[in-house]
Amino acid sequence: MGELKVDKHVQYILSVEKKKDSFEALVMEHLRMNGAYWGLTTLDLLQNVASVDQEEVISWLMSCWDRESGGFAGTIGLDPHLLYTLSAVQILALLNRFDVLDIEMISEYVAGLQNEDGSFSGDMWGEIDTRFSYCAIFCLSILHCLDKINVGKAVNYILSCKNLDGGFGATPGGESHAGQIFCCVGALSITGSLHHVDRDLLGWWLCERQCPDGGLNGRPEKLADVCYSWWVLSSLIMIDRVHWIDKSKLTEYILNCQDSENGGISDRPDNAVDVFHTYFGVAGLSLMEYPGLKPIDPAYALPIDVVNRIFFSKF
Ligand code: GRG
Ligand code: ZN
Repeated sequence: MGELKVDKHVQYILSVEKKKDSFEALVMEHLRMNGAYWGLTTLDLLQNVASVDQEEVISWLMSCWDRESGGFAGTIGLDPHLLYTLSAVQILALLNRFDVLDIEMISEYVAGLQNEDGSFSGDMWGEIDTRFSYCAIFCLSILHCLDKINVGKAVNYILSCKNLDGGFGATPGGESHAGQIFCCVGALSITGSLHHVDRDLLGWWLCERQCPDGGLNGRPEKLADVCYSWWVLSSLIMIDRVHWIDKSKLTEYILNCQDSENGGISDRPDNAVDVFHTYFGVAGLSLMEYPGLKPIDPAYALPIDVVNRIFFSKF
């Protein structure tokens, strides 16, 4: 079996950050905040976050903050959204820089997006999705402000998106999908509500995602894709059923998706690499305790030392 090309992946992530005028940068421009989180977290898991200029990251990140609403945009000048607010908070947690945040304003922005039924809208335009429940619960938890929302209603809304197959969808009645399951199980884990989950039923659905090639898919009948190494595996760990999949076959699948010459990881073998799948490949390997990687927290999607620093030391 091959090995993880740590140095190549570090070089790949650093080079993507520099090539801001590339085609990939152009189409990804509106979600640069997400890209910055994927890149920085990958570098930290690879024990190389010191190779970026942190002051440059912080000053760009703060220029994406909308001081009127209190939320963050995907890049300078665009509208704020919960998805980018989550990534901004994750980056500042990773860099240990909550000091630059107006925690009161950000937590009011997030709490203000909760609806009467407990669900969350992603922004002022109102789209509702369990992804946004995760984003909101994550931000308020890590900023120690969960008391600003109705947690009971938030949990009940997530439970109303649970299906008979044990999985979760984006809204009530929505099809089970591994990405939504991560969001729902993550939010239930953060709020101490995992007792509402039938672990055997959901664990069965999740471990059935492993394909003959060792990779995981996101729904029945779909192709395997490296990003589900994160969405599925993190969920299995949170419900304590990770031993139901074959870890060595999945490790081999992820390693086979590396570009061993130029660095980066793709969605499936021989496809073009991108930062998103590089992050999920490395994060998946970290969940499987691959040697030399920092361990990652399955609910917070941040290195465990970062989560411990936030919850077990005063800030
Ligand atoms: C902190 C890791 C982290 C995430 C933040 C935004 C978010 C919270 C979670 C997104 C969850 C989600 C819905 C992920 C799915 C992404 C994805 C690969 C969608 C593609 O779905 P299909 O149906 O593709 O187009 P398949 O693989 O089914 O063919
Ligand atoms: Zn993918």
